[in-house]
Amino acid sequence: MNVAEAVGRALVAAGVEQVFGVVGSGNFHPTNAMVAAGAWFVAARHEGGAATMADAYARMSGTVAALSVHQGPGLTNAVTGIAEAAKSRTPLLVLAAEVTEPRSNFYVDQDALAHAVGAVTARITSAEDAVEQACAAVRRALHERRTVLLNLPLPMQAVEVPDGALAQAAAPPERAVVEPSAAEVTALARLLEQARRPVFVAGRGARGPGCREALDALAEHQGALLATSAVARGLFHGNPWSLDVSGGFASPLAAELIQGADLIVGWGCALNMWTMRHGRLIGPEATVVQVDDDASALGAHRALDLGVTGDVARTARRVLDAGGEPRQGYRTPEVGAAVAERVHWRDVPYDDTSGRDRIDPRTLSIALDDILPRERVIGVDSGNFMGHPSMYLSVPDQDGFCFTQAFQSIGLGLATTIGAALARPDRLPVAALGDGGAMMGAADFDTVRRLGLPMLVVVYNDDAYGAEVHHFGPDGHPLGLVEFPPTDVAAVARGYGFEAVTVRSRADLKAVEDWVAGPRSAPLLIDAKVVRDHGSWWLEEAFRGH
Ligand SMILES: Cc1ncc(C[n+]2csc(CCOP(=O)(O)OP(=O)(O)O)c2C)c(N)n1
Ligand SMILES: [Mg+2]
Repeated sequence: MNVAEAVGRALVAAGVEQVFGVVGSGNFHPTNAMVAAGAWFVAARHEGGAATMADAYARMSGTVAALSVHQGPGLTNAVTGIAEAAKSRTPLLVLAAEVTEPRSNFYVDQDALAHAVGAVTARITSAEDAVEQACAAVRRALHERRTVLLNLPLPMQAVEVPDGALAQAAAPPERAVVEPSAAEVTALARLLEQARRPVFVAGRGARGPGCREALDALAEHQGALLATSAVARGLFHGNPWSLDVSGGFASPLAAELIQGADLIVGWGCALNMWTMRHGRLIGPEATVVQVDDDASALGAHRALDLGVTGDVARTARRVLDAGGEPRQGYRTPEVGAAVAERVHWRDVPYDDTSGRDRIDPRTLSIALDDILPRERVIGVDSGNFMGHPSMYLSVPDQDGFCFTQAFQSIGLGLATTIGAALARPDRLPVAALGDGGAMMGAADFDTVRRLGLPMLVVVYNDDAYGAEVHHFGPDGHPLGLVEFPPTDVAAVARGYGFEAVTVRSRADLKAVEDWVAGPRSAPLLIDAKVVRDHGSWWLEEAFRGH
């Protein structure tokens, strides 16, 4: 057995079941070896898409996923997606072939490239160590929650490994659970006892198994209201004391209640400028606590009154065990009634700006929320439109919403939804894109159709880079660089084998109702011509920080 085959097989033995990529000569053999060992390979049409599919798959499945790329340009094409995964601390294994000869056309400094975007690197350096080096890379991705570039030099690939080398390949043990110290548990329990209006804000670190149950129980006992950051959206779905998302996406009532808190506890949540509206969601008198199993995350974005180093579920259970009488806290009948009535954006009255040719994006989103089955998994791209699907489409739990926005790149939304759809095949996948992001990621429309995914793609089409239009327009700047003649995205999608419908009014959505009721044998794209007069509320908020 040669190194290429041994590395591919070792990665699968170490727990990689799902691989995305674009195959060229350099990664042909190791990728085939992964497939032979039982992994499922998805061929994307662009490495940028493949990277984000793998990222989204890892997030929504809770497993380590892999990306396989050709040396040089295969890797550079994937760099934006790798940056997103690295910033999000997604456990991702990037297997890249590598040329070692600097005069080769394919040569780039692959380590430097990966380091520049926050990934860590490893390399296969000998036939004797190849299997252990491959397993170590997976171990690091999982245990340190890192995106790991594993370089596989071309000259190494054909070298024979020692007999029996694969026998040492094994899946790494589970990541150790970080136990909070008794002193920190007591300190948090005391702060909760003193609080009259506690709010829990759960983030990415609270998406794991057991976290919702533990936080539900503690919040119930202490009378806390519940919110999430955008990446943990859906975590408290169905809890009557859930405020949905904290931050720029928060509804007026949610923002008011969070601002009124006298204690805010970030659970696996950095309480950063997005989640806390540049700090304005934290009242002047509020006590701020952060719980994270990574001590270096504590206080990174915000001054804390208490930092607790511990696993989210474990810490919540320990604090509950610390006792104390159950308390009403923030859960008064008045607050309960207000939350039930108007915490969701859907329940906030608005003036419908739909005209003859264009539909109000809120009206579109609310109608889709009514039409689509509840069991859905939603991926969103970036842009002015993004708050609408993010806040008007409900999701069943934290695995129903995939938010790849740590790098704020446009063009990742379609690939995000493909990865999420494969992780949750039981749910209707919904990709919410702007026209700019849709055209940027369009190559992988082919992947949706080829995989037979019953996906709904909604394009909020304002024929512009709306984010720029709304940012610069009010000051009278010329907008010719960021506006486009009408793009018939429906026709583009049909070319890829989608069914497609152009939507200008609520009535046009009948085609979507029919598709939902039918066999969904082809994916459907909605080219929604949306009203373009107004910037969205969350965008105004976002630009305040720049
Ligand atoms: C890769 C990348 N290029 C450029 C930008 C800057 N940018 C942010 S939003 C945006 C416009 C997106 O347009 P569209 O997808 O149509 O959404 P809209 O803002 O119109 O709702 C651009 C170009 C970015 N964030 N990422
Ligand atoms: Mg647009």
